[in-house]
Amino acid sequence: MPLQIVRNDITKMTVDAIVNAANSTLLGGGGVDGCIHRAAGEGLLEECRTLGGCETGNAKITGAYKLPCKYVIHTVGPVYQGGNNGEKTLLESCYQKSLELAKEHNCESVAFPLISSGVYGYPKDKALKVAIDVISDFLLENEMTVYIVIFDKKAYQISEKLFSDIAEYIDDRYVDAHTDYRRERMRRNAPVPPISMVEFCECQAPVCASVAMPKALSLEDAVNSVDESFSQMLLRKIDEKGMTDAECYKKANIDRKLFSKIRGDVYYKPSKTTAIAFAIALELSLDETEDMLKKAGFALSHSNKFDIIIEYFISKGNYNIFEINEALFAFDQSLLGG
Ligand code: AR6
Repeated sequence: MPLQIVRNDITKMTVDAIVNAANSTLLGGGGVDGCIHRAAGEGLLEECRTLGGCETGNAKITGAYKLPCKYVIHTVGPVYQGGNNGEKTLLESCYQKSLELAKEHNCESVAFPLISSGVYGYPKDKALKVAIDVISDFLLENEMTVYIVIFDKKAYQISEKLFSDIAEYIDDRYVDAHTDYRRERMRRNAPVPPISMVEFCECQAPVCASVAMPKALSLEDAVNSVDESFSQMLLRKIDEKGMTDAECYKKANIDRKLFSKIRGDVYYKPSKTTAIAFAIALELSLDETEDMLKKAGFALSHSNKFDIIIEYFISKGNYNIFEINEALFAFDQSLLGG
């Protein structure tokens, strides 16, 4: 998955480069800067002393010493002063310059903390949006795996309005689905499992992919009359939408290698998150998304928060996979892509 949001301590990330939210002296400090220097050891500070500091919005690279990565990219975020002092442009520049440095050093994977969102006071939801926008633009032109590392889930925020809209949308549908199910079982006098079991048995179970066959068909005929496969439908839709393969897999947050695999295997069986990622990239309607999912043996249901969040975004016509992933992360759900 080219862009991932993960919860971790950035010093534990086994990637080619991690990014440090430093100050302009580059001589260490608190927050993530302190964690990185402590984990890397004295050698890092010694190398930083030779760099002559760094301007806000710029980035410099060093070795990683005792850290499990190869490089540390030090960037200096802006101090937030209300938002009208060029903070956004400077923060964008931090991500841009860091990504360029990583590319120059042939890094295939990079992990970022949410720069400026701690001591420097940049509101976390806005800081996250800047990070996602710059990184996703970069990934449209470059092959790299980029992680946004969230240290403390409590500190993670998407915009309050989006969060409450989605929460309300889930509430309306999720509760209904469960209420109907329980009511129906009670009507039939069947035992009603506790809510957690209802979730378990109804949520992720793939829908049976079998096709209703006319009785007269022999097994051989039946097998030969299978419908268009997931991979065939995907490639057809890409053509119909006038997209290139690369446009599609990048918009789907899908790794190029995985896409090649799907392209080369008519019967490829994707995961649900991969199948939905393609539906999002192709900007399919809800019905078309259901069709595409069926090809992979899945369905969307109201017994599952993940599915309802997907439905929310499709019904709003918002096909920005990175925004969807932001929301999924906020609700502790799996992210789209592959
Ligand atoms: N891993 C990942 N993220 C972390 C970690 C960690 N180990 N520790 C903190 N964060 P901050 P800034 C998150 O304050 O706002 C330093 O003193 C944290 O939750 O580290 O750019 C420098 O020397 C927050 O979301 O950086 C500068 O003087 C994010 O990292 C100043 O702070 C950034 O918080 C830079 O301030």
